[in-house]
Amino acid sequence: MRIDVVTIFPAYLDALELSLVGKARRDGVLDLRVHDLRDWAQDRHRTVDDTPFGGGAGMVMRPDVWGRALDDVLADEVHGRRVLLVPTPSGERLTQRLVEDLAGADHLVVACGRYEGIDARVAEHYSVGPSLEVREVSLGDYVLNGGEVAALVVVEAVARLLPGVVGNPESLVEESHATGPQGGLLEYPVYTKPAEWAGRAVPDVLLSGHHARVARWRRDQALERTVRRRADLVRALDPDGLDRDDRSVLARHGWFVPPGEPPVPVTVRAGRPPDSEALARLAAATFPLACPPHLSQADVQEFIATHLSPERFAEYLADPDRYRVQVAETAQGLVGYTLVVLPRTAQEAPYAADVAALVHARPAAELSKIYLLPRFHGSGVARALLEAARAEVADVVVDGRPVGVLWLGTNATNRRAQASYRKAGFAPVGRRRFQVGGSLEDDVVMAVDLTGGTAGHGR
Ligand code: JE8
Repeated sequence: MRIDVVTIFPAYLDALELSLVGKARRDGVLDLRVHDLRDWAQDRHRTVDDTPFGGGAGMVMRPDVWGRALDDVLADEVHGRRVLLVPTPSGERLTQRLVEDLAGADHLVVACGRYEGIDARVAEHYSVGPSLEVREVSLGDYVLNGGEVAALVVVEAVARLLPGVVGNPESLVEESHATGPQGGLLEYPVYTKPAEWAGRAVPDVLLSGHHARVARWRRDQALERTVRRRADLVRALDPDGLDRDDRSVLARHGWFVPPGEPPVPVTVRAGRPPDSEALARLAAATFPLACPPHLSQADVQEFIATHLSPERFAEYLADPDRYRVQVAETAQGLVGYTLVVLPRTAQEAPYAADVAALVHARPAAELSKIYLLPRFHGSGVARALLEAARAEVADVVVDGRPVGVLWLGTNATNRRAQASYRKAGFAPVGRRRFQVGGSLEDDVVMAVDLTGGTAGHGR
């Protein structure tokens, strides 16, 4: 590959004689030439700048000087794809994707501006015609004094992708921004000897020799770092590249993955009185989806009007001795909720006698189900809501005894719901009848022992 850099500070690029880039040049993999722009100036002061038209502070680099310089550099016939790169704070961001693209070119010319930049006609002029691509690029949102640092960055980033420059091609694969196994994630932390330094030990797993566990730990670390430092990268993750463990790491940090979508931040928090309108809307949208098909619209609507109105939610939210509401919220609004009904007495038993027996007179709270917008089914939000509901109930004391059981009723025909409650630790413990409008429905009652283990008879 051929790279030409044009600058008023050629010495700035002396560093490109060092290390891997220097070696690539000596090996002939990279033909890098650095030019002094002033060689194309025409007065005895070798002037390259002038005052800006329209007024204002500073100086602008003259297009005629740049034109002669670039025409000369481009006069060398280089076969293949040619790109003129113009570093500028107003350019497109230089990313690994762009670097990979540039590494596929045959000739790069980097035009390093200084002062207030290069007369805008230069980039326009060279954009015309098919023989040369012009890319105005920026390293990032901070102010430098000129384009030389960007030229260093481009040369180093591109050169290491050229065949034979980086000794071990595997080190190319594992990188943060590459489309490799850690694609789209920041790098995991690395350690070497000594195994203990300054009172700090290297994480045990890295000394275990257990390959799979090391790989998992590194993946967890990469995810955790990315979540903490780069929400933009998390939002861009491909859901197909995220396994169960990835999803649980993300969930611990408040990111959930709706099927087929990239991760979305979801906050699970206690419901507050101002949520009652939004909760009623959410309930009206989600309750019908949990109803069996034989239920009439009228019965469903009657239930919603009676139990899931804004007024009812306002009552629930105003009475924390009796009700606990948890909501799942995105930037777009509420996407799920749970309602827990606390017992008034330790003896207040759920519907059926066999359930009462199971409860052993421990206070039992009713999880009046988990409602979720369908988009978030299978995203892990239900699990997070359930965990929040459990935590909410954990320190509630009734008649001097802690709530020991969380139970729920779910329509006997809704196998999908039963399976997911089972997965969450609930076991079937009985049946009940449940009134929806004018229809008396069969519910399966399931329960979980909050003191550990399952409340039921197991499977
Ligand atoms: C530059 C630069 C990149 C980045 C690149 C080229 C040429 C108009 N401004 C010019 C006013 C303040 C000083 C600027 C100096 N300057 C800066 C960059 C860059 N690539 N990420 N930040 N800054 C030039 C002149």
